[in-house]
Amino acid sequence: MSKVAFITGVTGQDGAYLSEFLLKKGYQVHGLKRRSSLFNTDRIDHLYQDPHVDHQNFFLHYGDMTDSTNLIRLIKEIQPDEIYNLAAMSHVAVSFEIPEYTGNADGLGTLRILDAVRLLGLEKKTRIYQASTSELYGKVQEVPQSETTPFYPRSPYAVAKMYAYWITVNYREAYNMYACNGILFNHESPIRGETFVTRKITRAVARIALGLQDKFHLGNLDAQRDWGHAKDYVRMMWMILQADEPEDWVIATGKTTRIRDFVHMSFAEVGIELEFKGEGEDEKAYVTKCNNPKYQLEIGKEVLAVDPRYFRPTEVELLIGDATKAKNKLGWECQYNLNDLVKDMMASDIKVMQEQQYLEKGGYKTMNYFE
Ligand code: NDP
Ligand code: GDR
Repeated sequence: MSKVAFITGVTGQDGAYLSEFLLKKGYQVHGLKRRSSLFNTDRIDHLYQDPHVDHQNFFLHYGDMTDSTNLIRLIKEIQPDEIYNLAAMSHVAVSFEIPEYTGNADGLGTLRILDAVRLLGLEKKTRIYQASTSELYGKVQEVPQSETTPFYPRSPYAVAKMYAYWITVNYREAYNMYACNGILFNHESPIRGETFVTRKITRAVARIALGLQDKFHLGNLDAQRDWGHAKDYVRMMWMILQADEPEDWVIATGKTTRIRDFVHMSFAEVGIELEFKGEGEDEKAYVTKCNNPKYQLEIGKEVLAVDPRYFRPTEVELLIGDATKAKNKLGWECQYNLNDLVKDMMASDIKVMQEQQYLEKGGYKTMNYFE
């Protein structure tokens, strides 16, 4: 009998990679998707199976993290061996705009999953993975950050995730449930949401190199993040649920990089060198060399400016994770380093933007560039 997994947030970056991973392992995978007025399944369309054929092992169900009765019914019907709770309003800056909704979906949503499992009497059968985050560490208390570092959340998102973290621990202790937090540091990929900083950068660099756009804007260039590849991180979500005992785990690369260095690396990938001039809100980046004959960029061209619109009311300045526990007890190691990640993202975005360039040359309007 194949194992049954239920993934909330199946249409997101991690949900898509985790679905692929579990299907390859022979799982039957059920995913929660939201109803939307346009299709929102781009990242998992390649996994879609016609429900009219036999041997279907990938199923999508409508639902929402704010809807308890829906979650209880689905978990009752699916009877999952493993639940991966990945659904969340996951954008830190946006959480300042919609704090109450973020608390409801990200904080109480986690309670709804845990309590559904308890109410249905599935405590002994169903293992639960909670998508916790390095944002819990917030204002720097110690570096590198490990499972014992105190939390100091700095956004409505992080505060909601702090509730989710502790309610997971509490249900584990109170009801003897197999429920774990994966405290994952930032992980990115070619299918990362377009408004997270890495993808915003790789998309803009590809468009600038191809002459589709002149420049783009960023906020805090000095924040530092511990970036890994999402493919490595979803493997760890599964490994966390295979451990003998339910515990909480930090997953990170142990290296940190400034946003401005990610900008340099992304431009360098297409043969363009930059220099930054000015300070704070007046900082800008200019082309100093263009080593690739395919891309015709003028030396001295301004390609990036700081826009204070992207500053956050409270910022998380430095994240660097210590994943020693996961290395020693779960055998965690990453296959991708930051260079591999940048290469993967740039190659993919150049391809996406070349398709747009082709359509635009043919007189078709493709898309606007949203920052
Ligand atoms: P994404 O933003 O790419 O995906 C979020 C998913 O949650 C989407 O499928 C989204 O649906 C769904 N969702 C949002 N709100 C609701 C809701 N109310 N009801 C049901 N589904 C909802 O996030 P990632 O894949 O990057 O991250 C996965 C999880 O891991 C999130 O919980 C995130 O907070 C957490 N995390 C992420 C890290 C990272 O670096 N990526 C690091 C640490 C933690 P839709 O497609 O319809 O919008
Ligand atoms: P983060 O990711 O907040 O760490 O949360 P994001 O990529 O949004 O920001 C990283 C850092 O870059 C700075 N920054 C900008 N960020 C965005 N989005 N847009 C900009 O223009 C910009 N300019 C500078 C930010 O200020 C920040 O310091 C991600 C999400 O996936 C969370 O769900 C997850 O929990 C954490 O990673 C770990």
